[in-house]
Amino acid sequence: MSSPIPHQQTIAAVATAVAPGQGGIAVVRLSGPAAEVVGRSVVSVPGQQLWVSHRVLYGHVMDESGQERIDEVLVLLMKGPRSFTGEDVVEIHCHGGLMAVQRVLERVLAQPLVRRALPGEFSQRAVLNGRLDLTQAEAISELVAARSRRAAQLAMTGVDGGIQRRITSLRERLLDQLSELEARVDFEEDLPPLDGAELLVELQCVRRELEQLVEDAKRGDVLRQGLQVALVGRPNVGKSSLLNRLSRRERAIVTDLPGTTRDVLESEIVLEGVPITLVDTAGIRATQDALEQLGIDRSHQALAAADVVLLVFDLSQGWTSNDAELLAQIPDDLPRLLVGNKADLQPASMAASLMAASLSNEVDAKAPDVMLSALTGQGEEALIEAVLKTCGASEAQGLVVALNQRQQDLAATAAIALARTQEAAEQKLPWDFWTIDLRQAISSLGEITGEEITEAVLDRIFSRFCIGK
Ligand SMILES: Nc1nc2c(ncn2[C@@H]2O[C@H](COP(=O)(O)OP(=O)(O)OP(=O)(O)O)[C@@H](O)[C@H]2O)c(=O)[nH]1
Ligand SMILES: [Mg+2]
Repeated sequence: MSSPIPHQQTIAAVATAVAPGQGGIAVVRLSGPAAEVVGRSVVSVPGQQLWVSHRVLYGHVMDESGQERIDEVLVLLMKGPRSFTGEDVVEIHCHGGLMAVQRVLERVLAQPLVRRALPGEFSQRAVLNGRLDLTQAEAISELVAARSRRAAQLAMTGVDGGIQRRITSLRERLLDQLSELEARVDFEEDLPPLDGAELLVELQCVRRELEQLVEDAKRGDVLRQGLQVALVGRPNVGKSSLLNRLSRRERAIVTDLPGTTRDVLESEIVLEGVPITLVDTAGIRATQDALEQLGIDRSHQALAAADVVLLVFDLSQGWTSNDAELLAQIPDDLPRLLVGNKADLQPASMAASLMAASLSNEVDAKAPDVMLSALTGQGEEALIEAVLKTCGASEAQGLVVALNQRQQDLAATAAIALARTQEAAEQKLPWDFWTIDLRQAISSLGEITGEEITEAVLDRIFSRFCIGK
């Protein structure tokens, strides 16, 4: 662990979520050389309690006159380096909600030597002080943002140092090869000849591992970012009913009147660990109603923004020319499923005759990918499975490590640089050419782990974190 880097300024922020009426307690966190002084000056602790590190004290945050109690609190002093940031940290555990915690924070910020923390600044200090690896800090942020159990599990691998270990070990293998190469560049005659083929095999082996990591990570993105699934279709086919069924609540209004839904409506659900935003839309049809038309315009926008489109149609009416028109409006590269709804109106054995009926409608018959009933729930499981499969989410289940976007880009850059060494070998270029690419690969991996990273890049990474992290 490196020795703490002295930061002149002491920073403070609310470290817990802030919402009116929510949260029994909230935490105001301070970090920096003045943390203890500030803690002592705003919190008055009765009796014989001592400001000892890693002990909980009880007291009150007092206003500047020392007369009025702002809140009743518990205070925790953690002297550096045994703290999250590696600096002196004081946590003031006050009451939650909006007002108490805001007043406590204001009181803290009114002290000399304290300023409001920037987004991610606590984590950034923790990394600079060697308390956390960069990948761990990023993983903590992802853990906090996780919207499903699986996403949280995956983030925990990063928190435990899983990403750091994987990348560090690949980087070390490259460093070994680089030192072999460099020795040859400098002292070619004094050393036994280098087996270029063997070296190349090792480099390409690392490259394949990196490519695999990037591929896995793309599958992990689904767990991290979730999916936007749009329900589109003609009026009255049962889009809102399906949304309600999948959300397990009466989120959308359902009636037998076509054109019921007038606005885009979202519902957050988790399917097999994948966070999904279901988007119900207004049924698309030609209409004179200005309000309905606005809703229909929004349906088109939702369709364009979706990761997967469920084109819902009514099995009892078969596949109609209007359904075909809608299908034609879905961009070619957008994964879609044709969902035949109202299967309950149709005895199972009728499925074939249904298709025949659609054929006779002079419309190109489309077999539904899934048949279900939003009313009875039959076929729901098959729908869920099909949705996850369509967007590759079912493959994300077995993942252990998943790089975030920044890490993916750098791993891909490293893999490309290693691919160039293959070309250098094929063209029988001198060792110098190999070392250029090898160094580039090593440096990209070092940027993932934080070993080779500039302050400016660090600032950019942490600025995406929330305040208080
Ligand atoms: N029998 C049967 N009726 C259904 C099913 N799904 C929906 N319905 C009925 O179909 C009618 C329309 O359902 P909605 O869910 O409002 O349809 P929608 O596609 O959202 O319609 P708009 O919002 O107007 O575009 C209602 O009377 C529902 O009860 C189903 O699976 N079986
Ligand atoms: Mg509706």
